[in-house]
Amino acid sequence: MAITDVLAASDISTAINACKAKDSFSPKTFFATVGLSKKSPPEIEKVFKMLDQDKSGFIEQDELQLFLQNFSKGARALTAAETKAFLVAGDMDGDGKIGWEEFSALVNAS
Ligand SMILES: [Ca+2]
Repeated sequence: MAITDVLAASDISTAINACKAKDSFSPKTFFATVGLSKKSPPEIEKVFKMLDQDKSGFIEQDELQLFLQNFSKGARALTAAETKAFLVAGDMDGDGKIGWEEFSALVNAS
């Protein structure tokens, strides 16, 4: 399973290039640009499972920080501010991590 099985490589490059500058990352812009917002729930779930690297069922803060590298190996880590903003945008129940339903809601709102 590769991220390019779900998303177009050209859309991934566009999305990664659009947030090259530190603190320019916005999850909603990224999900829209990368084409994830238009995907079906099973496809979105495949991506969620790739982002959940330790298979805990949640995307934790350390996984959020390295979020972009799931799309492109050479991509930068998110800054502390971006990671925190991403978490706040997705974490509706306030448990400090993003579950599947929260991820799906965030992607669909993008
Ligand atoms: Ca996890």
